[in-house]
Amino acid sequence: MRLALCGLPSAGKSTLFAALAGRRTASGGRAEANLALLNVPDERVDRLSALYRPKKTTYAQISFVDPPPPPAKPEDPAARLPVELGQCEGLVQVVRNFDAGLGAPNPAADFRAFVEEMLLHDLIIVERRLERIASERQRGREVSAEEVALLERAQAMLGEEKLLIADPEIPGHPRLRGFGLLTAKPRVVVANNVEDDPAPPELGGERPPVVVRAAIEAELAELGEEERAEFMAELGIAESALDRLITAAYRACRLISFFTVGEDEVRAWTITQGTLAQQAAGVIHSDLEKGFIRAEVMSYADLIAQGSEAAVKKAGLLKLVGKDYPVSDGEVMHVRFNV
Ligand SMILES: Nc1nc2c(ncn2[C@@H]2O[C@H](COP(=O)(O)OP(=O)(O)O)[C@@H](O)[C@H]2O)c(=O)[nH]1
Ligand SMILES: [Mg+2]
Repeated sequence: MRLALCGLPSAGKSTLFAALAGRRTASGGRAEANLALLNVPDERVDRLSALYRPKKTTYAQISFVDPPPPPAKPEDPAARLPVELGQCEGLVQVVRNFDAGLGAPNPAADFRAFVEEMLLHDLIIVERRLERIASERQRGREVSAEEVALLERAQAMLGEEKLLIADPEIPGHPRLRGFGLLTAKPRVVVANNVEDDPAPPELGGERPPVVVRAAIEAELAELGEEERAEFMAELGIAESALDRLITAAYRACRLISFFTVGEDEVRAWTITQGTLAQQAAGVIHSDLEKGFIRAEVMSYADLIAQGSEAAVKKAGLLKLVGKDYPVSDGEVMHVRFNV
């Protein structure tokens, strides 16, 4: 899952990216200049790891991209935003709430201005596609009525400044997948606050923004563990804003984790809400999906409360489930398979 940082120029996207990349790049991850692969902090993984003492502990992962800015005056009005935004599965909209010589911040106005850019971007794409379909139809080619219906609905919504994510069908619809419609994507809003202000500004969005102080976070990212803990204590920072951001991004994308446990490895696996046991098994390995027989499932809470799998089983809390079982967040799974 990749999320792209976006927002008006000078919102602090690259500063936030430096903080994320410097501090959190997961080992083994590709460290391209503008792609950071990060561990999703999860204290359940920590506790399971303490219980099993495995050789290896693996967290769920999520990537952030900081796209290079698009050309200043592109000929194509749909190209005013970086193409990478359309290629990612989610967005992190960064809003400036610091001055630093850039002028007094107006986060609500900046927030709205960028949302309007995204609405316009999507409207241009949708209308262009509709025009193309109309000309194909004129030439006697067959067109998809389903696609036309979806596009017309999208056009109407965008005309009323409604985000496409509010539609029950448009986000994730295979017919629209290739178009990179930005307002159909899950989005986390981040307020990049001035150094001494931890309060979320009122932006008029659905949820309050995640507050970060990117400049401080980027400085912290350059320190070693110990120094960082000292500085955080000095600055009165209890938890990392980056951890909150990563967690919020995971949730916004409707991602959940299930766990596999054992002496070799304790590991979190990422699935979307509602994924069935057989497909979840396929995330671990395609053989487990192909040869899926059933799965033994227990909840994280039961395993911690009982202290061992044997105790969970004895208490009658171990479930045997079939391929159509929807896996819940925090379930511990052993897959039985046969290939
Ligand atoms: N004081 C302060 N300055 C910041 C903060 N974040 C970014 N800046 C400064 O704002 C300017 C624009 O930041 P940058 O990350 O390049 O913005 P981008 O255009 O969104 O990538 C740079 O001079 C940064 O040093 C912050 O949290 N506090
Ligand atoms: Mg930048």
